[in-house]
Amino acid sequence: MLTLASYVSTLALFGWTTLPTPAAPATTVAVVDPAPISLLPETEEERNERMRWWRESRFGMFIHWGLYAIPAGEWNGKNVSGAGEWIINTAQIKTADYQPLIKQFNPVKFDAKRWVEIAKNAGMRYIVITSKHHEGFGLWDSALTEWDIASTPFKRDVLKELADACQAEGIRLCFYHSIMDWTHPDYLPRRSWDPRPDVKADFGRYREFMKGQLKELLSGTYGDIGVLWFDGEWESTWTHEFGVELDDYVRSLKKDIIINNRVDVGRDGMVGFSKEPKFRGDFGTPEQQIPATGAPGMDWETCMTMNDTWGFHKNDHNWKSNETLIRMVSDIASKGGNFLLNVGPTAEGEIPPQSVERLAAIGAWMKTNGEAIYATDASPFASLTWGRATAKRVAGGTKIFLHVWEWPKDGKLVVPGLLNTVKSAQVLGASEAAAFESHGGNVVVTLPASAPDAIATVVALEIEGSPNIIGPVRLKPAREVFVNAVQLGAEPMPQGIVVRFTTDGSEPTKDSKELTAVALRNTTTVNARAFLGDEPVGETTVRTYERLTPWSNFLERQAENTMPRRAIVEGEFNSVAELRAKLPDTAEWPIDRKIAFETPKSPKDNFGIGFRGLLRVPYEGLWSFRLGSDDGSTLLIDRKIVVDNDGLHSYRELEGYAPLTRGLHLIEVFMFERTGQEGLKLQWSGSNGQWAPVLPGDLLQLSESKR
Ligand code: H79
Repeated sequence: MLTLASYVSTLALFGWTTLPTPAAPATTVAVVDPAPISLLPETEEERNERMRWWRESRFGMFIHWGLYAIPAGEWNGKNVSGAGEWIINTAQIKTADYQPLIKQFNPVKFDAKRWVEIAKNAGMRYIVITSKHHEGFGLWDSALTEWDIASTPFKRDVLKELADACQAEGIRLCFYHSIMDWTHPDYLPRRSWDPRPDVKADFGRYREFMKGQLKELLSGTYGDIGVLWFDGEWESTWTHEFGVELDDYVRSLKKDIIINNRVDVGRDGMVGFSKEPKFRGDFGTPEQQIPATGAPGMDWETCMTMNDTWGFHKNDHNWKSNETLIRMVSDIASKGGNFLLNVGPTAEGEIPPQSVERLAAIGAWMKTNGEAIYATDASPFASLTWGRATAKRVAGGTKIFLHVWEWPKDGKLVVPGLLNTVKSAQVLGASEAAAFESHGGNVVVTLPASAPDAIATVVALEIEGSPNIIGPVRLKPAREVFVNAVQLGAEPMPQGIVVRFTTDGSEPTKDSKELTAVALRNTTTVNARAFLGDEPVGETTVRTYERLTPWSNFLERQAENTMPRRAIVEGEFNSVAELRAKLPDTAEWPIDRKIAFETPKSPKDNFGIGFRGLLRVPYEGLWSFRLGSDDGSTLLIDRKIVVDNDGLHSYRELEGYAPLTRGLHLIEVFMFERTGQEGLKLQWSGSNGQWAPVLPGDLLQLSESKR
């Protein structure tokens, strides 16, 4: 371990003047305004105005660039899988061992104009670049630290050059700025392997430093910054109060700036949306995923890598195809979100050729089809079998953009359930209009025999008024399994629409039976369709309802070792399998008559727990179970997995079901905790649909079993 003295001298060698002497904070505090101005509440119109450019842009470039581009995913000659910009963490690099990289950073091929041109040609409207990532290194010349671009042999202010190039091309520049900072002397908590003493670290001072840096970035030197994209907010030192303060501070510097939700602590893991409205942030940030159904009324942006890493990784060759990426552009727009697609430039300063090629392909598509992306609204259709849709209000009506991913074999594109009068149909990029006709509730567009663009061809359909669409029939219950019998129904449809169905596999016709309340007793495939008078509307819904045989009463087969038992083991588990390997035999678990399916008071972190007992099921039926945990957990009934909530994640609830006879059933719950606040939760519900916690009284107790 380094002594403090040798540590300081190591730092001095690399010109790190803000470290770790007490002199540093004086500089940082001086540039910061004493108290942020509290913002007046914003009206809906003001917010819409502030968000407008961003909502209309739909597509932006994320740039992850820093010193980590030099190791590029290798440390001490070894590949560090999954680690580009995370290499300090993954390879457990000490700050002192990382600092020398600053003297090597000399990206002589960096050309801001070229980067901006690549983004612009891809159809991207904004750029979000890492002013500072978790490594703490700044891409601009900050007066508050030497840990920035000015201390490299390169010296040039990368952000300034980008700002000028963006300005010239009409691209909005934005900054990603990490709250978490693995090298700053005042940031806490320290990485466990970093020997720098933390006794003098002052997180308050770190926050002032961060504000000072943000003030530099928003001073105007870098133009009219569009977004501040925070990250690394999940560590224990960052709180809701700090988030509010930082959000207010940034808005006091630049009233109309847009700030992502990672400024505060409400984010629901990689899903990216904030759990409650009290949390700050203008938009949700799903990371490496696209929300299944979008989020009506909310602003969000999916950020995504083209391979598997954000910062350049020389061994990561897992590139997504052009098809995947272009369909992501289409899919995200159809769900009403933005797409922030990442590039990780090399240490020489170039965007990797694999990225450039893909961006060029997206750009070619956008050139023809950009109208279907920019300034559009989410799809008016609940679902489309052949692709996606977006919409845009135009004078006297609406333009619906049909993004056709699967070309119709007979060239007839069925637009299901669209009742509006159609004014025109046009394949984007084609010179002639397409023919169309309305059949009852469907519009059918006649298309060329083969797809002009096999990835996604867009058909613009101009209609009168705003979309009037009859969605597909939604059958009730949503869960397609039952025990004994189930009452089948349909979600309400607009007036004048009748739902008809068959159970023999045939297409419903105007003569098929009307679906009101129907009892199913055997496994049945239901075909259901909406009718407007005699005309079918929309697509046919096909669902198979499966009758399950309930799992039999457990006690009849096995009575030994059935008392409620519980065992706790300490350890850093990553999965339930790892935990189960470390738990003793069930017979050795302590009997616990007051067993509660919840996290024990201690230990607090890094442990696993197993529960086991006989659950008393009061009546036969389909039982639903809801299991919540942070981190992983699994529920088994009669030794079958019912809810699999395994893996390292933030608090998450999942549901499962089990068909159970009346009587006793073996119940086992495993959960492990690395670090986290929210504990285990187990609920169940029977045919009445009411959720209740599984309580000690629901389990067979010792005294009863002896009877
Ligand atoms: O900058 C890129 C990455 O370096 C950074 N975000 C993108 C935009 C990032 N990638 N992965 N991570 C951060 C991993 C963080 C994972 C977790 Fe968590 C932090 C798991 C547990 C704590 C996310 C936040 C899930 C729960 C809280």
